[in-house]
Amino acid sequence: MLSKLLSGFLLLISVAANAQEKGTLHKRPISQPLVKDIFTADPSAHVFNGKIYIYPSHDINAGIPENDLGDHFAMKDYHILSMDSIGGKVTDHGVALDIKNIPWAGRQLWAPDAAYKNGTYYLYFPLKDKKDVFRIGVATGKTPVGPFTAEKEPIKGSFSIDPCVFKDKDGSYYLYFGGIWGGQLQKWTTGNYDPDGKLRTPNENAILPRVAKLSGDMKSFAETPKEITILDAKGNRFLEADNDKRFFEASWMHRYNGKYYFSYSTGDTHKIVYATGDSPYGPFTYQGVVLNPVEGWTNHHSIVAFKGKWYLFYHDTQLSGKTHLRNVKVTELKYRKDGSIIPIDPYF
Ligand code: FUB
Repeated sequence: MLSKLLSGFLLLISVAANAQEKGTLHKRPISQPLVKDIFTADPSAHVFNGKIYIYPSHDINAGIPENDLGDHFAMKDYHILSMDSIGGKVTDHGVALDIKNIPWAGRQLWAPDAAYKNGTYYLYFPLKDKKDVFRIGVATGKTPVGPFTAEKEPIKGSFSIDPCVFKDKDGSYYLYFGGIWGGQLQKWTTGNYDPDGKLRTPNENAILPRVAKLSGDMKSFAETPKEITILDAKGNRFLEADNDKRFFEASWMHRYNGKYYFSYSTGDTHKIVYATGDSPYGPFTYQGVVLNPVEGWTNHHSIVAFKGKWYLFYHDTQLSGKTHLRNVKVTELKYRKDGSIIPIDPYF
């Protein structure tokens, strides 16, 4: 009897180990999709008028084969979501901006962000222009959910993807952006677009994200975009080979206890990590992981305070199991007394 029990137990262990090796062991997510009737990703959350507004990508199945440049992420519009409370009802406000109404549009509306200033809401979005070069556009609206009207041209001097707009304590706004691989940042090393721009080799310094202060009208850069220096604890820059810590895409900026927290995705190692500094321009010193890998290739997030707590918005592919059909989620984020973020594991 005892030997039967023991062999059953050993069989269970070997099945579980096998499943884990193949990645098929069922993982229980710590949170559930916020909406289930459309696919959403890259959630940039903000609090406007006491409510949470989420500015996500709207994933669709465009039938384009998957490749490393992300051609299958062929999104065509934005829907904005809102909620009065975390865990409460989530409202999908319908189409806020459609690619067909953006005069300079080529293809692929990727991860957006939004800001409010003097009675106007601004939606920032990455989109390939008619020459297939990613630029960052801006659209304006009178409400947080639009409809938004796009400017006739992208922001002059903008390039690459994943805009994050941050309002500093003095009322200045900064736009953080950039993404390598399909996000094309490697094609801007010289400051001009180089269609043959290559990724760095493993021993070269990693490519850095960019930041530019926005002008008073929020529709242009007040300065030439600068590189954001991210250093390790010894003050050294990361190499391309440090791909569990170096920048890939998905910038986010927030302030906590007087420090600036710059967080981003490491891309092919699938983490959200963060670095802290004393100025919105950096330099930032690497601190650690915010979010461990989620199901699906991409990892993208935002961090926002609401009613006395901090929250991490993120996505995974729980509903579809497909890399390009994602669903946004939220979970609480906690700091230790020393200001470090307690890393979040998205599955039990
Ligand atoms: O949604 C398209 C792209 O996938 C985003 O721009 C990246 O950050 C990644 O999440």
